[in-house]
Amino acid sequence: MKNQEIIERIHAAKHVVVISHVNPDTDSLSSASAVYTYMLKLHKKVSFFCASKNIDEKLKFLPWVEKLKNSFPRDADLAISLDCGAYSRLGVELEIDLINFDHHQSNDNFAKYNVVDASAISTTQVLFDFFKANEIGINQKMATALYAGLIDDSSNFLSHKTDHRVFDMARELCQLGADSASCSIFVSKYMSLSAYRLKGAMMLDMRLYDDATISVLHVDQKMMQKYGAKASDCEAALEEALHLPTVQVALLLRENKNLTLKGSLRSKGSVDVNVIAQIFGGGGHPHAAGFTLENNDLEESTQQIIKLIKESKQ
Ligand SMILES: [Mn+2]
Repeated sequence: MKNQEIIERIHAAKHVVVISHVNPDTDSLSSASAVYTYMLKLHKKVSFFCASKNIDEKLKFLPWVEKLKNSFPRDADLAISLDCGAYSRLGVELEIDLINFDHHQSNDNFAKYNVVDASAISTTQVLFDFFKANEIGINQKMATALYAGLIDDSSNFLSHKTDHRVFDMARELCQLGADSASCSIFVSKYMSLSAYRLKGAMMLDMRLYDDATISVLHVDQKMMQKYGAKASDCEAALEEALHLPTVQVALLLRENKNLTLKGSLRSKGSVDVNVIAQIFGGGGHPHAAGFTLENNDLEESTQQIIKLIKESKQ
């Protein structure tokens, strides 16, 4: 699809700010990195914004991540958000025009300009299609960034959503000079000692419910401190909890410092976890979604969510 209006708006801008969502993941930072390079190719003044201060060490290999700032540039006249499934994910209130590139099913087209494709496996795939449809050249830096988001959101091509479109994109990006080796090292294989140890503890404590079709993982602040772990360190265990043959849905509840709970859900069956996350004001995709609870009662919250999962199985 050609996006003439959006291209013209970009060309008219004087200072563009690219936005990664709060607690940015690989797809969000990679997408923003690719758009940052695109803006430089257009000789635009460009800023890279993320409301969160702590950026995962492993993602610092991505082009332009060193330019990240958590203060919003006052004189920017156009913003481009990447991989933000909801407006609240931007972490900032905007008074300027916004272009929203995303692939979350929960995205409600919150911007003036929206390029949202829920059939895309990653936001970098939405961008890849956008660049190609509008004959925007993809250089080596852009190719590396687009590839990074592709392998992370496709779980290294293991996701059930991996199809010929994913492999075609990977092949083309490699042809364009994507540094796939660095992506493998930093996106796929990088694990800190804290993350390994936390994963071990989480797996030991994992509980199974409803004939072992639901697995539940808990992480409280005490555990986080014991292993010196970060929020993103919890993800490996959640993904792998789904590998158990009987498990259809995996739930992770992680206590935040402000005594709220961050919930993450994964599904490999018919349960649409996006629907469950939306009940709590969150969202995502049918097979991966997240939400926040305004309490830190792990037991009660677990029972409440298990009930919802059981109901949606029927
Ligand atoms: Mn994504």
